[in-house]
Amino acid sequence: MTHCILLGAPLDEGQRRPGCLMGPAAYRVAGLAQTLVALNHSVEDRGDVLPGPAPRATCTNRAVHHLPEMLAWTEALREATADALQDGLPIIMGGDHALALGTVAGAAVHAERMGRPLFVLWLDAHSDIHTVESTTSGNLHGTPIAYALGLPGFDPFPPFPHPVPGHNICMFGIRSVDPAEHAAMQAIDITVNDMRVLDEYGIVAPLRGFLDRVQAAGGMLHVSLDVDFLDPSIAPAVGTTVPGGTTFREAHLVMELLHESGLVTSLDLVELNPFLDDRGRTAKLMVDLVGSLMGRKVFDRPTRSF
Ligand code: B3U
Ligand code: MN
Ligand code: MN
Repeated sequence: MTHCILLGAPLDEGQRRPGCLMGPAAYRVAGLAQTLVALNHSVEDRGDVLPGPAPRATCTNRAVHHLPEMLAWTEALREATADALQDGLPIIMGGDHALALGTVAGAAVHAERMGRPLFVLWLDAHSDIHTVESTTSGNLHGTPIAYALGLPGFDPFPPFPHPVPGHNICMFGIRSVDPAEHAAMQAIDITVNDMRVLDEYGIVAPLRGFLDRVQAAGGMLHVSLDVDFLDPSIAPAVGTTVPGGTTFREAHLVMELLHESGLVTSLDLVELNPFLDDRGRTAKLMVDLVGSLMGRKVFDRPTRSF
């Protein structure tokens, strides 16, 4: 049994399409807490995180928007995530992916306190490895990986608490990468399982390989699940749809393998835009995926399967 701590992060200024701020409400309506309770976990909903007043801040990249708001969210989410990690498994209900600027930082603070290395599993169509300097869209939801790596180009932000080495970060589902992101990834020892890798090898071997490394290092594991990891045909409620995403079955398998590993210590649910949803089906799918991550299965193994 796990003590699950729900944290709402109603922000949508990390990109330009309004709506993600309704995400936490949609997860509550779709029955996230009830799903966890039905799996015998205890649940504490700490409500929505409240950012402090936005500080004055500017940067040289004129494309960047909502920088002060993002600085305020980053600080509030770093503290809320680090606090929650002392008491249980934080599940951060977003909100766009800019929330991970704060949640991964909070996980890093906690991992350092525990004397354990932090690993990050990034389930996303995008690599989100822009810096504040390199982003051409100006959307800060495309930057959390670069921040977690401690890359230069984040002048307005506080230094990332304990940067995560590239070899502790693993991406799955990648199929949209900008040129500056491509260059950044070439220069770093980071595991990028793009859709080509998944097509060729399937999801099990690459994921087990990463989880074995987390296990061997005694690591903590932060999982960041972007709705666009999923194919838009099954998860339409997202601002940046990219065709060719993971299927229903692949996504559940990822979650089941994560459950079996017992390694996940914190979880982001990001980019759900309920305004774009089709009768709540994306919100419900995301809740079902959390159910698989937290132990829902058809049979307890072993059963006779062949
Ligand atoms: N890499 C592009 C697109 C993008 C990143 N994350 C999302 N879209 N969701 C950018 O704007 O940085
Ligand atoms: Mn993302
Ligand atoms: Mn994405």
